[in-house]
Amino acid sequence: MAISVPARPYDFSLDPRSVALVVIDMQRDFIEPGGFGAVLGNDVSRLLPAIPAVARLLELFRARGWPVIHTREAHRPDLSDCPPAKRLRGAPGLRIGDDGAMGRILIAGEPGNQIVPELAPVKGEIEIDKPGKGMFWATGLHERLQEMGITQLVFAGVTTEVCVQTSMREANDRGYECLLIEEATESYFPEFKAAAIEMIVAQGGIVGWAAGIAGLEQALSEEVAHA
Ligand code: TIU
Repeated sequence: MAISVPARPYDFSLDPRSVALVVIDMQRDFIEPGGFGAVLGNDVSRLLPAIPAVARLLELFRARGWPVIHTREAHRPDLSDCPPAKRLRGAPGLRIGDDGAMGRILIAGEPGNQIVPELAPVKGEIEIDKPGKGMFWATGLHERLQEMGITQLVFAGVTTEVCVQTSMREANDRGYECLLIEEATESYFPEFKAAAIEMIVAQGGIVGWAAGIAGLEQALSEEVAHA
C-alpha cells in the first residue's frame, strides 16, 4: 500500500515496492578541503550539513531493505571519458586528472573519489561512477533500475543545482517520480539550493516533489504502526 509523505507541491504517494534512494556524489572531492570542489574556489564546509541527513535516509532505507544507489562523479585514469570541454573549464589551477591533496582530482579509485566514511556504501548497494553531472549519461543505470522495477526515486546528495538537479531532471524525463529531501542536499551557494528546490516543485511539480526529512520519517514510522 502506498505511503503518503508530506511534500510540496502536494503529498508524495510512496510505493514501497517500487522506490529506491539515490545518493548523489557524497564523495570527498566535493566535501573535503583539497578536492575538486575546493579547487573550483568553493567553501566546501557548506556541504557538511547534508552528511547527517543522508545518514538518516540511509538508515530508513536499509532498515526496510529498500534499494540504495550511490553515485560518484568520476573519470577513468586515462581521461578517455572526460571531454576537453569539461577538463579545460573552471577556475585556474588544478584540473580534473591533476595531482591534488587527495590524489588525482575526480579520478576513479583515488582517495578523493571515495564516498565520505559516514555514508560508505554497504554490501548489496549499487555504486555508479558517472562521467557527467547527470546519473544516466554513460552509466547504464536506467536499464538496471528498469530490471529492478523501480519507478520512484528519493534524491539526496550534492550539489543541489548541479549533479542532483541534472540527475533529477533526467530521471523525470525517463518517467520516474522524483522526491528530493531538502536537508539531505546542499550547495556551495545557499541561494542556488533554495532556487533549485523552487524550480523543481513549481508549476505543479514540473520536475518532482520536495519534502523535509522529518515528514518522511514520520510517515514511514506510522506505516510500521499500521502494519
Ligand atoms: N561544482 C559543483 O557544484 N558540482 C559538481 O561539479 N558536481 C556535482 O554536483 N556532483
